Amino acid sequence: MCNKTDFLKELPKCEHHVHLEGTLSPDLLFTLAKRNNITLPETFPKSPEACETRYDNFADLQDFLNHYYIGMSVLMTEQDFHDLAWAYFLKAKEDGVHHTETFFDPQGHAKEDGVHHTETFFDPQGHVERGIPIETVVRGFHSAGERAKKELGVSTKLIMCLLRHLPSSDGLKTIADADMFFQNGMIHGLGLDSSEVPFPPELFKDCYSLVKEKYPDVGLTAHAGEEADPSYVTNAIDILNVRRIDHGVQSHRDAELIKRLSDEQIMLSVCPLSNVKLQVVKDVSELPIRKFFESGVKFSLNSDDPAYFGGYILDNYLEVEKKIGFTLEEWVIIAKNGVFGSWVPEQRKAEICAAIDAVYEKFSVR
Ligand code: ES4
Ligand code: ZN
Repeated sequence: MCNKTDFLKELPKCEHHVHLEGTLSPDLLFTLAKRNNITLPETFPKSPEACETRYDNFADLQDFLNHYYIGMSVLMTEQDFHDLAWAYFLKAKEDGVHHTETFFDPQGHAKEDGVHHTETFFDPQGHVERGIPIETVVRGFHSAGERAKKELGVSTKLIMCLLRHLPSSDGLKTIADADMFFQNGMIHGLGLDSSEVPFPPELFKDCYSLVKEKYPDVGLTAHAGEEADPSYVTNAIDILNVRRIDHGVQSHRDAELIKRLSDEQIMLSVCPLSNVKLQVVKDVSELPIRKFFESGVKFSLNSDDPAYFGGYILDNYLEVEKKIGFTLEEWVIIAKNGVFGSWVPEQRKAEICAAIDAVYEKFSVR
């Protein structure tokens, strides 16, 4: 038997959907809470072990987000952000990642923390009086990215997400705060995340138009069709002008949309283990991944919030292999589609594709 596990580990991968704050392990969470003198809310699990148990039982996206926003409240200094991202880049390298485009949520670190805006959130006010400047967040993450390129050969990008449960006027302020980083390329993309329903993409038309006009080289993406219906995907494409969709797994319910994603080569960043942990599906076998592949819809496989969902990128690849299954040749196509959908120069794409071919050669002759 050709060792598929070794093949998938070595297969050069691109990751397009990982929230850096979602890579915060329970151990690091408690270490930083102590170091930074943060009192976690009464309702939060009391130990790393209790976290693991609670994280295994999220009811839905909102239930997860309630923990995620409290988790990120322990991050205070530039060094904290650097350490968090560096630990993820090390793990990504181990999993065979050659290129990663990483999300971060500056509004989740700001003083006007949006966690008070929806009723179901815990209310960490009084615990989260932090007000971390965006410069601290971006500089810490960016220096870790520079280090990853130099020491690990992994290329990295930062995508700033807006929290969709906050008003778009807050998004406009955050975009203004990030001006310098859009100009100098330290922020490479704009995304939209947090509670999906009832906050459809069209609410953020102004934010996306502004970024597209002012910084034409910045990539546009948005979470859509994770829990919400396919109209969220269509509207993200039509109204926000995104060229990539994060999740998008609900798209399979709209045949016209599937054809469009294929025709227009709009890549979906799919997160299989996340979809199981947040009860979008009961099992990875239920995801329309084979259908996407057969319909010509390009997708990448990603970890989303690996510290919360029990697996990094390789775990996601292995689960898809186990529950859906692709041949070596099909895996090569999937890996190259991920390269194609990456926001990197042609030269870098060619390098990663050559590395994919080399791994295929190595494993196909066995
Ligand atoms: C997220 Cl899985 C997911 N969906 C929406 N927003 C998010 N933020 C972090 N993880
Ligand atoms: Zn996500």
